[in-house]
Amino acid sequence: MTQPTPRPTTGPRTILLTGAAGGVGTFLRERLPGYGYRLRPADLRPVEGAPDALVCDLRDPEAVRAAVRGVDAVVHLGGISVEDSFDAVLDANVRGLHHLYEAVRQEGVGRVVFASSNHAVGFVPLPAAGELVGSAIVPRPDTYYGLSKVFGEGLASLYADKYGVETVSIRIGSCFAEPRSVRMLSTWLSPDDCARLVHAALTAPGVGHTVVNGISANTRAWWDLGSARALGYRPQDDAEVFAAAVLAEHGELDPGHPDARLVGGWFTEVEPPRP
Ligand code: NAI
Ligand code: 15L
Repeated sequence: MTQPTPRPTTGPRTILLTGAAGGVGTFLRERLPGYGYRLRPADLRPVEGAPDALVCDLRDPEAVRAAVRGVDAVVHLGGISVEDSFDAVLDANVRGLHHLYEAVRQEGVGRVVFASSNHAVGFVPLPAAGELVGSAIVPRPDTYYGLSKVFGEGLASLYADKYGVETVSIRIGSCFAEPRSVRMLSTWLSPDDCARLVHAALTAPGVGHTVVNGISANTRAWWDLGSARALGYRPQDDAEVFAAAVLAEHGELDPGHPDARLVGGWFTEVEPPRP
C-alpha cells in the first residue's frame, strides 16, 4: 500500500480550490484567506477577479495533475452542480473526480474536502417534527447529479481506506447569500458558515473519510449536525432571520409538495435531458 508523503505543516497551507468561479467558490475565495490559507483557484472558465486562476478542465487528467501538484489540500467544488444528462455528469463528476483523486494520490496530498450534496440522499423522507436526519444514512440519490455525489463519497472512502487520502464529504444543503425558498429556511448554509465548515474539515485531525451534513444553525433544520460539530464546526447563522420575508413572498409549503416531504425537495421530480 502506498502512503502519501506528509507535507510540512509550517506556514500558510496552500489549497487548490476547484470550481472557484462558481457561487460557493466565490464565497470561499472571499473568506478562506481570512483563515490563513493561500488559495490556488481553478475552474473551467475564467475566475472573475482572479486573473492568475488556473484554467483546468476536470475531464483532462494531466491538467488536473498539474493543478494538484504542490498543494497541501484540495477543496473540491468543481463540476456539474445541478441535474444534467448522464454523459455530462459521468464526464465531469465521475471521471473528473477520479482524475482528481488519482492526482491527489500520486502527488501525496493528504486531505480533500468534497462538496457532496443533499441530493445524494434526496429521496430520504423528511423526519417527523422534532426529529433530525443524520449523515450516517443509506444514500437515496434523486438525480444523476445526486448519484454522482454518492459515487464521490464512495471514491473518497476507497482512497481513505486504501491510500490514506483523507476526505470530509460535506452534504451541502443550499449555499447561497440568502435562502431563496421556504425549503431553504431548513437547508440554508450561509456563506460564512460554509467557510467555517470547510475550515473545520481542513483542520480536524484523523478524519479518514467522514460524511457531514452542511447547513447553518437553522431553527427549521431537519438535518443533524453531530458529525460536523465533531470536526469543530460551530455554525453562527440561522435562516430564520429571513423567514418573514421568504414566507411573505412564497407562502407556506403545501404538505404534499416534495419540498415538504423529501430531503431533495423538488429535485426529486426533475428529469434529466435525454438524447
Ligand atoms: P456552480 O455551478 O456555481 O460552480 C461549479 C463550478 O464548477 C463552475 O464554476 C463551473 O465552471 C465548474 N465546472 C463545471 N464543470 C467543470 C469541469 N469539467 N472542469 C472544471 N470545472 C468545472 O456550483 P456551486 O453552487 O458553486 O456549487 C459548488 C459545489 O458544491 C458543486 O460541486 C455543487 O454540486 C456543490 N453543492 C452546492 C450546493 C449549493 O447550494 N450551492 C448544494 C450542494 C452541493
Ligand atoms: C445542490 O446540490 C445544488 O448544487 C444547488 O444549486 C442547490 O440546488 C442545492 O443543491 C439545493 O438543494 O438547494
